[in-house]
Amino acid sequence: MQAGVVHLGLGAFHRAHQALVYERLIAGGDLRWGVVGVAMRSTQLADALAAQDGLYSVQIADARSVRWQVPGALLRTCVAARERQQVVGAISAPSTRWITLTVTEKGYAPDLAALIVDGLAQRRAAGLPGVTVASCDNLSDNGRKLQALCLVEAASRDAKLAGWIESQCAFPNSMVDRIVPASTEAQHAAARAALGVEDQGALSTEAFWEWVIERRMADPSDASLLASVGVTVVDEVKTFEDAKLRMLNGSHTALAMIGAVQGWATIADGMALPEVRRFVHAFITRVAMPGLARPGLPAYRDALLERFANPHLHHRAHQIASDSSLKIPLRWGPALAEGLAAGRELEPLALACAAWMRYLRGEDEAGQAYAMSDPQADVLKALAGEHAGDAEGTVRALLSVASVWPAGCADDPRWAPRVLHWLRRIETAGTRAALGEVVASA
Ligand code: CS2
Repeated sequence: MQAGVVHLGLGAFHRAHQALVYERLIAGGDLRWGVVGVAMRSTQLADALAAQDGLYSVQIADARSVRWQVPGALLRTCVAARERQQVVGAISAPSTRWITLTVTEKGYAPDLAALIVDGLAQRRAAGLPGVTVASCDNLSDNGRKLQALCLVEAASRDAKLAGWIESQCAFPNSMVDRIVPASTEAQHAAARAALGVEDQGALSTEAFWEWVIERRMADPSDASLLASVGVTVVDEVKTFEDAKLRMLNGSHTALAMIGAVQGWATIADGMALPEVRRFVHAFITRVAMPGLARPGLPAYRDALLERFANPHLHHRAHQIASDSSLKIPLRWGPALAEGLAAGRELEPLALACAAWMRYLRGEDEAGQAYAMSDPQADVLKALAGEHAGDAEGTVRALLSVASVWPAGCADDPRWAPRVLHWLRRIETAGTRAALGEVVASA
């Protein structure tokens, strides 16, 4: 097998999603899709997987079936922060044809571009062909954003290099979807029980998966290859991207806030409560769906409700709540801006926003303290703390955080008072009661 793909961001998602797509291509006899898996910083997983020869188990389960798969696409691993030269070497290796990325929202920084451009510069110097560089993070226009970042970096070194990258490498937009909770000790135990092996990389996921990618590839013949194993290749990803970000990720972030405040262990636990299920239905239908163009939206929504309720997925609310200050502008921002402009009611979103404010206090409704993992956690927690006991002050201060909310939102008479209403209801009646009220409010 050849190392044809360098994947940056060796988290659970890649290993239970794209690695299985490459696995299908390999199983079909095309040996060019072996993966070099690059962890950006953490060494533990990369080393554990290396010790297992890149093998790990994936439990694929939903209400209809439970099965296990042990993919073999991962050829080797390395860590960018520890072995940068190995990553650059992998990007510039003659066998490499694709670079894929799942580095999370906060990964799109100049040091990422420097790493990729170092590798591409070596390819150019060696007279090798360009590659496809596919961002697979939950950002709108992800391919074009990554391309812009790389071109700025390249242009700061050499205009000819920037020109080569622009003409020889392709940066398709792409939407990926599969719910893959972070690996836990419980999943390791499940693998031990089902397979009789110690697996430090054991994962669990759902049967559903989707990868929609723009037809923009360095080697155009890859489009039909990917399509032959279930990838959707399209001219324009935006309608798919918007639907996924607003419907799935938008309601996921709302659930994460509400779940953290209510102290659920997992999203599926929350979905077992009737008012939560009704809330997700209302959030998706009333806030996320208006203005979206993906065909079959009601069916996509109904499938999402089932996916969130999948009891096999131990998806912690706190995992999804991480980095919310970066996720909210992408997941809620467009629906908020468009909804206000169109004069639409946005009550489920106003409640979700109030739940975010309540979440920032760092303590659930039973008085249990929790840690928040967010680059802005300290600032946001301090703001929430400063105005504790003053709902109006809290709403004003937190809606004024310019990196999270659109300008003018703190003074908007159609928005700020609604958030204040729901924050007061959460404080006086509790989140469960507030959910019941918002679903009845349409
Ligand atoms: C989740 C996503 O953690 C999160 O923020 O919303 O990882 C989600 O599970 C995936 O995008 C599903 O495709």
